[in-house]
Amino acid sequence: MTKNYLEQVPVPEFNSKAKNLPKPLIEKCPGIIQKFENTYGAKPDFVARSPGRVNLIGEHIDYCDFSVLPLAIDVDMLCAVKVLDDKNPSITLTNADPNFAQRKFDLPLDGSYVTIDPSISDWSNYFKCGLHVAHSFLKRFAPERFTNAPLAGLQVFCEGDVPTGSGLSSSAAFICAVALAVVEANMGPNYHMSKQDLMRITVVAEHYVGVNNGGMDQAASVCGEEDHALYVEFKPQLKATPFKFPQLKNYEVSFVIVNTLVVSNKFETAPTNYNLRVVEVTTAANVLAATYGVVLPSEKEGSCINKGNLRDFMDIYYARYHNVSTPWNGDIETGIERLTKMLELVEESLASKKQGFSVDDVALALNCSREEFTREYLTASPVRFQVLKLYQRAKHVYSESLRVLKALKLMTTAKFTTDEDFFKQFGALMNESQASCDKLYECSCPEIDKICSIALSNGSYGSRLTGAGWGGCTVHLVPGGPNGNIEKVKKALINQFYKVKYPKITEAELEDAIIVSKPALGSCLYEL
Ligand code: NG1
Repeated sequence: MTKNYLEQVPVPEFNSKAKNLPKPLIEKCPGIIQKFENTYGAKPDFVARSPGRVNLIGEHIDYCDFSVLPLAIDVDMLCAVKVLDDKNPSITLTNADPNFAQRKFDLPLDGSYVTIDPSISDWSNYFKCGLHVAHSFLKRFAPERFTNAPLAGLQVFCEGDVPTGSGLSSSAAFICAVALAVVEANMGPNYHMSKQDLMRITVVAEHYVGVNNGGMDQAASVCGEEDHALYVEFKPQLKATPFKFPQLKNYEVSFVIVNTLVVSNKFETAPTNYNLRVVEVTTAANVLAATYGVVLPSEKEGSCINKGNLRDFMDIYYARYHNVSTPWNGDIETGIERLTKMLELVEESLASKKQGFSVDDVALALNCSREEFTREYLTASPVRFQVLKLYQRAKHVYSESLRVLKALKLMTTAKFTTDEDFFKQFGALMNESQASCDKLYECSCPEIDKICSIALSNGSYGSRLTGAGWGGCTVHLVPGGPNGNIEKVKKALINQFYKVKYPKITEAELEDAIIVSKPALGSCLYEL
């Protein structure tokens, strides 16, 4: 297990005199400061920034506590903030995007939390999620100041270029920037928040708007580092370890991000898509546990359905049947061995119901009543389904987690002979991931499939959806550098996908739809 170096690392802070000001701050801060001034009539005190991310491999496994391989990219969300000294504090929010109207709300004088109504879909709810987790952090960190007293009033101007609903984590970028801003505004410039704290508090933030997400997006957004991908682990503790791609002889390792322009609204589709998958994998873990006579932990911190998950099942199965006293600690070889075993158990115990489990089937397997199952698993957030596809979902989670370990092994042990061998091996894992997302997890869509097939025929070695899927973005492993295939892949996608599917698409829209981004810096602050 590698050391968690983030404990001591503060979120980077810059000012105009800083020598190595990161590119996103140089390019974007002057604009947002000017817009803040135009809106509120004075300069902000600081700008908080957090980026979007692309996930290279490891989809829909973070909420089962399995590790993932994302990287932060250079599209991001910025919040310019002025702290007000008001007796009756309030927060005013302005968004550079006119689709998001200005909002204003009061801060409770007794120091209680601002309420969030998850039944409405409003952009200010995402702000309130960041506000809530920051407030809760402040109450724990400095109870004497924040237990019975209100937070500071703020004027905020938000601007971002992470496409929304595209699987690049616009919501995590926003929430992480907000949480950082609220802590900075209330603690002042002499306090330096650690990356670990910001990551730890933001991973559960979207639960307050009813999305049962895992913590990948926030970890990547907070901890991103230039030229590094991140290996994000959730157990035994949350941590993000940066690593570089291997140096190849003739090519650069490049990832091209291609937007389907199909917007998947996570909030509205949650009952049949994201949240239903969380229910299916949680149910699968418990059916496996009942089948093999083990009991999963309940009351899990950060989980909406307090029922244990597929990683818990793996650990408890090994403790019971292999006399292993400690849970899996992330070691690659042990993980590969145990995940392979889990895939055998999934075949052995769930494959007989490939057509899916009805509520009655699950109740029987769990030895409980229909009502009990409904109450315990199906009421935390609304879901709609005919059957629960436990076999397919569990097989995806364990096989995808295995692919992440194989990808990490390939990168860290450099066991490849030529450049092409690296691209082929890493690409094959990405292609298997896409097949599993499509066939087993059913989170792909025709546009994703089409883009992947065009990219693969024109020089991509691995092509897959990234993020939750059902639309959004895809990611492609393409040899980069002067001898690479990036231009060929882009041209093919423009002619064979965008101009066919969206004949009226403009040059500017095309420009935004295909992103070739280097791994970027994570959350940071710019003090004026
Ligand atoms: P996107 O689609 O980028 O929001 C979502 C989840 C992640 C993860 C991926 C699937 C949220 C905020 N994020 O990402 O935690 O589960 O899907 O791998 O819901």
